Amino acid sequence: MARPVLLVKSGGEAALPEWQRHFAEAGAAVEVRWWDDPAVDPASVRYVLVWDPEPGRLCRLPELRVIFGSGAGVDFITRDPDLPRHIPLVRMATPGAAQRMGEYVTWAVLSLVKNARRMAIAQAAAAWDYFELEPTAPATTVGIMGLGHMGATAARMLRALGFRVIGWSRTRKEIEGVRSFAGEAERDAFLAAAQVLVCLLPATPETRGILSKPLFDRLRDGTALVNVGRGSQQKLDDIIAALDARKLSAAVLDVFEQEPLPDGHPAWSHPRLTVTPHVASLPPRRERAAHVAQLIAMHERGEALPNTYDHARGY
Ligand code: NDP
Ligand code: OXD
Repeated sequence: MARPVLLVKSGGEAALPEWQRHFAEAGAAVEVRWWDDPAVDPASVRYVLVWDPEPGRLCRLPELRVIFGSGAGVDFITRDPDLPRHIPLVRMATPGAAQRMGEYVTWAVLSLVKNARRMAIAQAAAAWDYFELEPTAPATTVGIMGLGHMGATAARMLRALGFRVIGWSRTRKEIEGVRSFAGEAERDAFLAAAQVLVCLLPATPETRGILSKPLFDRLRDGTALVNVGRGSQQKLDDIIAALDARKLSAAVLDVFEQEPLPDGHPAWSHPRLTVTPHVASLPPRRERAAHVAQLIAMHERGEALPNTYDHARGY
């Protein structure tokens, strides 16, 4: 009997042989084919692994059972107005993804506290720019917006380094050593306490443009910012204005409304802004294929899948 097809649209067609190899190594009982392969009968497709499928394509796969997002954020999938909402949509929430995000956030927070951008600029100019590195972790409060799969791991790693850590989420959390603030009612108190603000929120209508002047006005002067959520959550002009006004001391941004960030954008050269190219946390294909293979086996056994997108909540 022909094996069900898993269509892949992640990493470009050139990545297909690698995906096929990793799925075979993981023992997945599927035939792995490229998204645009004209020889694939749409009725044979049971699974897809996708990052940004063209709107209107998924609803034309009549036997589709599960949509696997190839990233943790699935906003590039849910923007499809014809998305078949009855089919489970699974986020790539692997332990390795959370570990990588925790490491990135830890690096970003330390680089802000230690003023790494200033040191990099001085080195590029061969300048011996001596300054005192005063703040320490125990004297610094890191506020994490979003205490989900990624945010909770980042919070624990920062705690382990001695940072004071607080978090803001829709519902209250119990994470050892981390003070939890919940909902709109506690947002301003959370913002006023943070000295480094980290955004790990999902892209939803509520979080769109959240990192902008009205929110910055609630922060202490000189708060530092890390955004690893989504570019749609930030107004880049407001961030640059807040940096120039010293409302924000410095920022590390991994995500942008327009990716790649356009040539010549002032964010590239701002002396207190570090730009990284959406690299905070993407597990290697081998790890993602093994995870999806495991979930396919679970699905075939009739088991419920973890980390499914909730259409009512919007994440
Ligand atoms: P989760 O769904 O596990 O966690 C989301 C968190 O945000 C939850 O704590 C949730 O609260 C909170 N939240 C959602 N909406 C609101 C709101 N309106 N107000 C307050 N809190 C809110 O997601 P992940 O941790 O897996 O990922 C988070 C995001 O990180 C992804 O959606 C993606 O955009 C981004 N990401 C970026 C990557 C990168 O490389 N830059 C890589 C991976 C992810 P509650 O717990 O109460 O529901
Ligand atoms: C993301 C990812 O969601 O890379 O940004 O996983």
